[in-house]
Amino acid sequence: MELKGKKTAVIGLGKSGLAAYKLLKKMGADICLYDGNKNFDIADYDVPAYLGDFPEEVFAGLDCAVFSPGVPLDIPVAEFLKKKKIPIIGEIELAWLMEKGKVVGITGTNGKTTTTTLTGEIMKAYQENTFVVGNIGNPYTKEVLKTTPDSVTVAEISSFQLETIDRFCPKVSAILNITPDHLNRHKTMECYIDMKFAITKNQGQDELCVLNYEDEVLRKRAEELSCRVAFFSSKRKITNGLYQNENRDIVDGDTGVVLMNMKDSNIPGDHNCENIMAAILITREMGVPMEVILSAVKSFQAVEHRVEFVKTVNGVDYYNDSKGTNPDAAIKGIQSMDKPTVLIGGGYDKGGEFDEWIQAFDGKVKKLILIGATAKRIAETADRLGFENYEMAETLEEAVKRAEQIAQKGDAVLLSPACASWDMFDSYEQRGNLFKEYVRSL
Ligand code: UMA
Repeated sequence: MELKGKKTAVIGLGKSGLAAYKLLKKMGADICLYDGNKNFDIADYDVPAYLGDFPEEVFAGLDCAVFSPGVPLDIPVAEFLKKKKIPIIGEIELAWLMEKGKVVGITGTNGKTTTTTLTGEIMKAYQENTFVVGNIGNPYTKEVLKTTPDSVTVAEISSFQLETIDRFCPKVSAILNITPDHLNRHKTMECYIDMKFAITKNQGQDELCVLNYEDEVLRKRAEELSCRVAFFSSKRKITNGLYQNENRDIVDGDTGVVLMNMKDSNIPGDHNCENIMAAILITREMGVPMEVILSAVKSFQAVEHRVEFVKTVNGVDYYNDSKGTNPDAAIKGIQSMDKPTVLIGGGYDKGGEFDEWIQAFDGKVKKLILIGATAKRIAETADRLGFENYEMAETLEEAVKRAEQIAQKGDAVLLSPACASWDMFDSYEQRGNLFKEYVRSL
């Protein structure tokens, strides 16, 4: 698409919008900027910028508009553009138009960041010119001009980003799992599932889609895809892809060859086994030799704040899962533990329920130490469900000290709060960093 001289508006001026703006500038587009936030600081921009209400007379004359992923497609400015038949391009699509190399696209409700990071690490072990972009926090439009015919872009793609793709076609796509999320934007589960599958919409027989066999929606929809499919399963033997057996070996289902055992990986849990299998299938398809893949997998450390191993103190392993900011994510955290665990939970109150989280303790949690605004509500839920092994702490530091007293050799201590951090901390990163500091000083 030729954008030189084209009247283009960038809608939404966060990370993606600003990266898109810089790319459009290099492409010679005639740009204006728009953000719904009236207080956005536009002092630094040398092009027309509009805040709050959009100027209909200007926008009616646009050739196209580039949307940032967080901007919904049913707000007045989007409705206006659609009515005027002015093309809406997503930030990912804009980058794709400039892509010169091969692309891997990874989506799913959970595990995207770990799988994208791991896939990026494996690719980098094989070839230097690998770019890791997208929802992970590094806008695709920021990197795309560096791509070359032999580079590889590994992109974490959210459902928001998939809503505005048109020709985007990864050589390998992966959908890791689909559970309800972002339904306020996508309205129905069907719509959310359709958005996730959009990652495959331009793929054909030259391309591959990697899917989780244990996810019924993915398994069923696989039959409708035009591209080749490979599966992974953490629970049963399959032939078209990889699976984990009862010894926790990862086995190539086509040949029966054992590739590695999960005890040789630093990221525990079945969900991480799934992330690993997806990354192996993706990078194998991208031509990376298996010995390079397995060596990179074995040296891979957890993404910071996601069941991140901190230190062993007196035979007790400490893990930081501060990124477990909702019950669903924290369930994955507790499922990762394979030993008796002292769990530190609680935090900012988003109004959610904690029943499923407590039910997922599964006999593993020997003590739950509660902090923060939700402590009382979680305690009430625990009482109702008959889980009595909890106590309160005033601060995170006090919780860590109590955990040290309670845990015995062979146990684990896990910070996985099931809540956001904003009642006591600036961010989950700050909470996780403080946890690590307290643990290291034990
Ligand atoms: N805005 C409007 N009108 C609206 C909504 C937003 O003008 O109706 C403006 C805001 O005022 C703000 C800007 O848009 O100035 C924000 O744009 P954005 O929400 O697209 O945020 P970015 O900073 O560009 O970050 C986006 C992704 N954010 C979302 O999808 C919400 C980041 O994913 C991503 O890392 C980044 O692009 C890099 O490409 C974050 C995320 O929360 C991590 N993603 C969701 C998730 O993982 O669950 C999907």
